[in-house]
Amino acid sequence: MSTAFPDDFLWGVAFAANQAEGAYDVDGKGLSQADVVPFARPGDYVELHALMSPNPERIAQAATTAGTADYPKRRGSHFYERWEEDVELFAELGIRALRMSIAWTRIFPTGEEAEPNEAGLAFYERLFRRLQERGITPVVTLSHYEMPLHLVTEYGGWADRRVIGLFERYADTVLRRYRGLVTYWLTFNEINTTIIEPYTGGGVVDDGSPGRTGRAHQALHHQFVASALVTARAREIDPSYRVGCMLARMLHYPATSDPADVQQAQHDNDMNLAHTDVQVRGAYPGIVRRFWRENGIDVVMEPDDERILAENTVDFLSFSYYMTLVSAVEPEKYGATGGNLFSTVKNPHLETSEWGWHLDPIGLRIALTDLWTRYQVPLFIVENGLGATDRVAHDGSVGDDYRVDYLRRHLEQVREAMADGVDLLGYTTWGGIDIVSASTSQMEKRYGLIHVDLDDRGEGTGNRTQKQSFFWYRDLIASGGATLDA
Ligand code: BGP
Repeated sequence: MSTAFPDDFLWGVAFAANQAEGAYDVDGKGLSQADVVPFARPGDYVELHALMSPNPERIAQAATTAGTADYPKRRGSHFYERWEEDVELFAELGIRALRMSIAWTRIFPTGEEAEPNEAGLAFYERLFRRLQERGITPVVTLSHYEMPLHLVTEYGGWADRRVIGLFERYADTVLRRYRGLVTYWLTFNEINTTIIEPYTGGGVVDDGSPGRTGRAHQALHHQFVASALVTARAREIDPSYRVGCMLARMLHYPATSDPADVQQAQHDNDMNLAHTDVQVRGAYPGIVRRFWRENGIDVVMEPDDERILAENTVDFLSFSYYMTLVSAVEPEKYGATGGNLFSTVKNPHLETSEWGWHLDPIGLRIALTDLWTRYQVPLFIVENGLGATDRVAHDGSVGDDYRVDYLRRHLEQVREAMADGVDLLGYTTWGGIDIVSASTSQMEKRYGLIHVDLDDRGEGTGNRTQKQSFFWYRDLIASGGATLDA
């Protein structure tokens, strides 16, 4: 059987600055919105959102609290200090791509400075030069849930149009600085999160006042405009740059063959894909305008906005895929289970992870086929992985055959989609190295192929240990995908 993975397939791993770097106040970095999110107890959807989205009082308290004790994303998994060791481990994996993000607050600590922070620029330049030396292509996310806290508290996050200009200045700075070192740029991580979790995605604080949903849609519009403007700027600065959008693909199945459930699933899928409609096709679909009308949402647009969106669509579509969801007209008739950032109707045909996320490899093939058929632009899987409570054996080894199984079964479906003609640039498994979870801020929800000796409270040596999945993925890459059937 042909491996179906092209020779230039971008095998890789992925993480985000706010979950990996730590060093939250080192070398001039400012406080980001992630630095004030406290440790979350694994709880239900509502509790999780309350913890993921701190209210003004919790933010004020955190902003005046030094240290990392209650704020796991202030320490991450120490990538900022151990990056050279980690890059050597990534090189040993044989990866060709490292999807990572730049922390805006390392470059402009409050977002408003007249000049960028050279220490921050220099850190990422050292990192990119070392990656280049190791034959690893960086895939760089400009905004991955880590905007300056100052813009959250003083502007109301992305709901304020002035943030577009501040983001453009940040993007312009790094796009110019890293010419020749970076090719692939992503503008906003999981841009649909701004609606699902407005604080995490758009810095829109839940202050209890009415109209937060409207502010979230306004924030999302500003991010779409900013993304389009930055896409245009990237092409001016370096024609070799390739800019992608990034969606949390929330693939929904109907609970039954009842046409009402099927239509509900179609609606839920189209509302998710509305985000890529804007960034790949260049315009809002009708169902979004209907949602605004029917929910009294008045998204304020400047006269040029729709032209900007139409004329500056992306080069490729990247997305995260973890699990699938279920749509039902009467969801209360069914059980519920967890999901990435929200819960869903339980699918009786699927097992779930420890965190209740449906395990659905075939869903990834369906998602790839849907996206390719709908958009006909190159795709890039920039997040896929399994969060699990890995155990370290007495001999120090970390056996994670369940993660090998998850990756194998999802990559088998990737191969099937590619055999059908889907143009896929690469696959960067989420985590690569154990990092702080985005939703629960836990270390114990581990995604890495490399174990990090830190617990939920940040206790431990921080030492790295290659897991069973590290060696499996290394051999898979070396074989160009052939060992998938081993
Ligand atoms: C996505 C985020 C990532 C990552 C992933 C896993 O939404 O883009 O940052 O964290 O989810 O989610 P979690 O870490 O909450 O398990």
